[in-house]
Amino acid sequence: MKRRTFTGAASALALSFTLVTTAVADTKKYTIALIPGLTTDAFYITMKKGAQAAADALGVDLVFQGAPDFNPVTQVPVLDAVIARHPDAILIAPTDKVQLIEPLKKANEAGIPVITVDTFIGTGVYQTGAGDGDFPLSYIASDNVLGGKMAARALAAAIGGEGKVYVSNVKPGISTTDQREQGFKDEMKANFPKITVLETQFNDDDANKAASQLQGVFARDADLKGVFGANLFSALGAGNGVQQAGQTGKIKVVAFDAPGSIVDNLKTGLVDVEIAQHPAEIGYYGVVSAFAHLTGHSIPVSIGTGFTIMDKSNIGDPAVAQYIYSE
Ligand code: T6T
Repeated sequence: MKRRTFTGAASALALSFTLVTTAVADTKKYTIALIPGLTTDAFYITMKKGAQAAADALGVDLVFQGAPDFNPVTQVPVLDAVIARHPDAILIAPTDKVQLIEPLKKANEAGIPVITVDTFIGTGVYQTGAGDGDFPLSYIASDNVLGGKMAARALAAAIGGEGKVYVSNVKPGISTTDQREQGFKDEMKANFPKITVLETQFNDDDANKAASQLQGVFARDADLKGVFGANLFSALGAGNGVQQAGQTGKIKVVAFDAPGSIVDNLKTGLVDVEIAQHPAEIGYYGVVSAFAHLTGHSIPVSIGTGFTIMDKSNIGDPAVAQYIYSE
């Protein structure tokens, strides 16, 4: 089973072809900074690879600089340091919808174009003249509400359409994971009346915490049927918790993101379905869009990238496995 969605990617692709020609003609060497949510996450490592591929094709210098954890407190000083170096453009995955608005305004006021990748600030609808955080030029990401809905459908199917489930999530205020949880709950409410969604457990992007929370929920609700891990560490931790509780295959796990460990976890039945994002596409189109803007081209205000749904039946297919993240 494999599904991919594209919005705006086709026009972005056409743009990238004309840009390679522009790059040859343009003598200025641009520096584009990519600030990830955190540096050690396979999702952002894969995004960097895509960004580097576009940078190489366009003759751009890519600077990858980030914090060791997913936290505005550590991301803002990195952003300040990047602004001080005055790159030609900044691509950033803001770690909070609200807390990164003011720090990013400084980049905008310094004349550095800002594009957000993966996560957004404000409402994520940019260049409308409305709201405080609409100044970034573009938002390039997965459709996270849709991703949450896909997770709900997959978990509902895995548990036979009834029973108790919960969302293992990072923390409120992150655009991506907030939207996944929203999509998940909306879909459950609309189409699965026999499923009860228990209170969300927030783990601060700590897989160990997510694992002990799974055991805590199971201790309170022994009839727990399933869990949706809303990002890589939430899913990894929830899966570990299920295993530690001796419930592999009994408590179903639907996971967002696709680290290398996914292959074993799908094969052993610890995880039922994995929704892989396409972070390399996000990085690639981030650099292409920034370069297009810098060389006088207009760019789409949003670019949606795809998903690949992975399960036991298709994970051996190289066309699917290519979307497993780089470590
Ligand atoms: O799920 C991704 C990313 O989309 C999200 O914004 C934060 O968590 C990840 O990086 C996975 O750990």
